Amino acid sequence: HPTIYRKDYRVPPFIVESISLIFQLQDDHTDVFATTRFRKNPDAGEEGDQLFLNGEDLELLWIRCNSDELAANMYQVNEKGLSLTAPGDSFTLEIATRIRPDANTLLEGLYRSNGNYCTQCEAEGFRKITYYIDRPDILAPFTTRIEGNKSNCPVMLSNGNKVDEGELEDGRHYAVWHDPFPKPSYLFALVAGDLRYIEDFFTTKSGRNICLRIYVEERNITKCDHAMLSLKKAMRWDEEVYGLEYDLDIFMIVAVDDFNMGAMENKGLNVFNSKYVLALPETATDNDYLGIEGVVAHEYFHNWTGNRVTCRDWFQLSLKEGLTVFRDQEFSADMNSRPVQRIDDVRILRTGQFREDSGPMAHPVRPDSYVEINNFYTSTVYNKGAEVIRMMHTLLGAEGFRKGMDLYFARHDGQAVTCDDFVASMADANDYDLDQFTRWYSQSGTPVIEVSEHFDSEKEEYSLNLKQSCPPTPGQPEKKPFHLPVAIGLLDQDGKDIRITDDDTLVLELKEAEETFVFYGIEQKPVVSFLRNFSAPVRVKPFQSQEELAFLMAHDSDLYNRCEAAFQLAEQVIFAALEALQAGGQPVLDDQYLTAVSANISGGQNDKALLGQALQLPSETYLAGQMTVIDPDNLHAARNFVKRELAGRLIDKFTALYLENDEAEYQLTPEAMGKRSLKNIALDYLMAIDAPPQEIIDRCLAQYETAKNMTDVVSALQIIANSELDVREEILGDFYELWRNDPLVMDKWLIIQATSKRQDTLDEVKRLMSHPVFSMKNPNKVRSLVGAFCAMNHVRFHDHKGLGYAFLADRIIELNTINPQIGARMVSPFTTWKKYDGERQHMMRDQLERIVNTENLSGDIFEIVKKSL
Ligand code: B3K
Ligand code: ZN
Repeated sequence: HPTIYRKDYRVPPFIVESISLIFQLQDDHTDVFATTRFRKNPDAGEEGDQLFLNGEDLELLWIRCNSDELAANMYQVNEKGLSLTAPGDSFTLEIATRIRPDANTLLEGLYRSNGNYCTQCEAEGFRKITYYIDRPDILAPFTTRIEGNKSNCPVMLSNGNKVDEGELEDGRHYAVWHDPFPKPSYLFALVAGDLRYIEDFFTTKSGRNICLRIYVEERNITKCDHAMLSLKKAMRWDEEVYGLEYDLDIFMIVAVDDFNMGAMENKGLNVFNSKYVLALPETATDNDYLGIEGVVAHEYFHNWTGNRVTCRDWFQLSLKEGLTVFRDQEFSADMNSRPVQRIDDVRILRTGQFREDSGPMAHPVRPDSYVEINNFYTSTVYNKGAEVIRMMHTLLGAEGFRKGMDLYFARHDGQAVTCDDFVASMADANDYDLDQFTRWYSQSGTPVIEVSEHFDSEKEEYSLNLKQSCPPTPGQPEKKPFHLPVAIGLLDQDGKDIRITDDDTLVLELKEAEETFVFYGIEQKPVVSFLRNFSAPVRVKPFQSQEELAFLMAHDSDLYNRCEAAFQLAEQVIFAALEALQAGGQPVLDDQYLTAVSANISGGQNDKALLGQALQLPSETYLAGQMTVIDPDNLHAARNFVKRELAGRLIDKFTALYLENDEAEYQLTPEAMGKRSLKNIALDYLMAIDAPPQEIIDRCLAQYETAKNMTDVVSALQIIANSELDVREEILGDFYELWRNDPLVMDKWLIIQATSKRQDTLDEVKRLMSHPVFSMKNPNKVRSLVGAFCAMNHVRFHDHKGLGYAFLADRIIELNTINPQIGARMVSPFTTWKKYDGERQHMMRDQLERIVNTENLSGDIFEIVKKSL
């Protein structure tokens, strides 16, 4: 498994002027005829006349050059591709290949999902369809003709606009699509099958009428309205915020059940995991609704940030992904509650990305090398990448950022470019020096900030001393200082912002390893609200007392930081309980903490979702990431202790919260969702009480029985699945009978059982592996059962007997032959093995070794396991 290096990038010796494809879909195979016009690349210099075309798992039928069939001695084929000597500066190749979509379990290239054909080409799937220069800096217009049976393929789609269609013999027909925008092969898509659609229209700001369609299987046709509404909102938002208009006459979304990730931004023809399209109140939770809105927007936004301007090479992946995640986060913040959106985004970053950055897979936002590019669709590239964009937005301001975006499109529309090109546009448009800032792209690891405060009452001076450092990461023992925007506010004794600038929040720019910032005319010692809105992706060493945190929780004008204070307080309290347990003692709940939480509940916060967030305790997975030696059992016990104590001592408050926020009518507004989330958090606390009063149990059971929306049903079901109630089995069985034909609801049923904290969960998971709804071939099912147990059930996965570890290793070995891309994702819980006690380390390492010694191990799994060992 060779390593690919960024420094080895060379401009391609040949470029493609156009490609035209014919797909003949047959029952047990598909024949692909590709006609490609090549030309020597004038930018390549004297690179020689050898042309290499990528191609994998293809059966080559024949190849013609400028209309003449090539004899077998005119070209060479191996398992990576085809090479030949170019006959001149400009020539045409016609290549016929045969592929087998039915046998394709990798879900990359052309495959079938519930009988329907679909493709996934990013990053390197096009080479599983035909021989081609399969790299993102080769841009060409595509014409695609599809031929299939009218009976099983009444619908046949590809990128661009449909330019022709008609009848063929033997009950077959054809459709021809043309995409005039030159694009890289990773954006190619084909869909064919028995699909229905809903249709709507959007008028762009310049008055063009765009046809919008969502294609699904017939049984799902009633579940597409929310995705359509989200699409129209996204189209409007991109016009209003960035002046970006859609460019083709039609925009299509297709939902399929078998998909390796969330969705794919193919030009004009987005293909989605059905999880991010289908929703009805009875079947989808509020989080599902928000997820659909965010992912539909994300893929739509790629039309400009990704498709019109694409990546030069895959090391630049964050050019499109970091930027597009930032754009979808901002869109969702505008559609819903901005602080709640920020809290969610930061939680994802701190749980997933910080963990990645502190382990063996740590890599820069723009990686320097990889074995398998699919392993680099990571939280670092996506979520930290988005934070890097956000920091530029913070430093330049909204207007300056927009100027930079305008320049970026003016310079690079239709090109394949680098992260440096993006930063240069931002810097040039604003005449702002971002040289040091680019270290965010090249250095991996999470910086740590140490804060010390000094107040001189005589001089009325308050000063903040900031030190930054960054722990070593693989291949990077030493780091240079980052250019960091640190947003702060100073609160006076009444909790009001002291005006330290014309705004309440001031953005300090930390550039050195250590700097001191002094504020004059400060009469009394202020309370600092540090790193407002999480203005940089760093860890801050705790430096504030419980009193100060409680004060910020009650008064901070930055709503994000109010919540942040609540999390820090909770973290301190949980770790105090953990220490007590580890010392063999009895933990006690700090009264001050209880008072702060209680005050928070009665504080009259009218953003209910925000209050809900503040009340939620940090997850065990997140807390584990904060520990030097992880102790899963005591961590679980400590967190449970805090939850149980809070619930027991604030039982009246939580009961009131539940009742106040229990609405008779179901609505999908941000306010209504906020109330539902708060109500369900209250219920979760109440049911955590030791032997909860019968009245509470009855309320929980009644909610399960009578609720008409999935948010309320699933919240109750999850609590019940976690409990020792006698009715547990019966209720899980009842839910199954009701929803057995809905795969997305069955995913929830599996997740709920896999994340139950009961002792016997692993046995239950093993039983569910042979349940008819489960399949190792469907990524959603694998994620819902195997992924949920191993990555979201910390205490049970890390059971001291090591049975969870053996279970996961077995699944990874099984996935190696079915779908290695998903298999590689599943390795993640093992990568932090060095952070556990000696015995657990030993058991996890044994399993990693067992995996690495598997015969024919894929590059995907090999890379992550090898780097972990
Ligand atoms: N660009 C795709 C991800 C492709 C993953 C390939 N292994 C979805 C997205 O980020 O929008
Ligand atoms: Zn994306």
